[in-house]
Amino acid sequence: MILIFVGTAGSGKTTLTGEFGKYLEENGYSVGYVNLDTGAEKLPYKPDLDVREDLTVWELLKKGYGPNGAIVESYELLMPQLMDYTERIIRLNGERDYVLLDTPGQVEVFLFHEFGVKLVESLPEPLSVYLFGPEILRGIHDFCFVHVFATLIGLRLGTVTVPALSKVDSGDSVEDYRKFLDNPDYLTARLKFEASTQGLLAYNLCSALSEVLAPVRTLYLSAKKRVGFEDLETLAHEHRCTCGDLT
Ligand SMILES: Nc1nc2c(ncn2[C@@H]2O[C@H](COP(=O)(O)OP(=O)(O)OP(=O)(O)O)[C@@H](O)[C@H]2O)c(=O)[nH]1
Ligand SMILES: [Mg+2]
Repeated sequence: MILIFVGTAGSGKTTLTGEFGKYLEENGYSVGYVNLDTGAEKLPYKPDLDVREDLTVWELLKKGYGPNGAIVESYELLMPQLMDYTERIIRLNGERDYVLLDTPGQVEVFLFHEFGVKLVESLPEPLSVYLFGPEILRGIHDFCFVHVFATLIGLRLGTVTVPALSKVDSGDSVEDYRKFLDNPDYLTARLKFEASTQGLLAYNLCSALSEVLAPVRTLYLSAKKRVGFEDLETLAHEHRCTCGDLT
């Protein structure tokens, strides 16, 4: 069972890969770890496959690339290795109960570069987890945004994609988020009263939520406090059994 943690820089992908992996191992599962981030410094897990063995962003920075250029170029240069990585991940998946993929800090590199898209489309039924931190939930329209973004990730990568609020230990009460994230009808009703352009757009998008969006539930996770790990494990198990319907 392959789980891919995707999300914007600092959303908690690496910490979750390490902690959720540890949790699974403590519960008797065998776990494979894959680091796909050429810019990662320290990892809280021992990777079975690490793209940094072939290339790091730091080497390219020394050669004079700017930070963004170095990241993009690193995946360009790793393209010849893609088939080998894919085969190794598939082999690892055959040997272990779970394989956890930690993806690049910059989500756009993974979603827009051929490296990420081609890699994921060659893997057997992976489940993507889209991580977003509480800091992006500033207005009601943002609750619509995260659902739509999770759907776009699924569309781009061709995977079932679950939205997951990360770092739930660090902010407001999760219940305040749940009422918007778990209940599309409530969210739409509230958006109706938003006078802004964003509010109107979000209302139109979210009115169609139940028809357009994949039937998945939202996860509430804290890697630091191990919150929501059982839910993630259950969801992964359901995905393995049903391949898609995660209502
Ligand atoms: N409070 C809290 N902080 C967290 C949690 N998970 C990660 N963090 C912190 O968030 C920051 C980023 O965490 P990472 O795991 O490196 O996030 P990432 O998405 O891998 O980051 P990049 O690879 O740089 O994009 C670190 O300072 C972590 O300690 C969590 O569950 N709760
Ligand atoms: Mg990371």
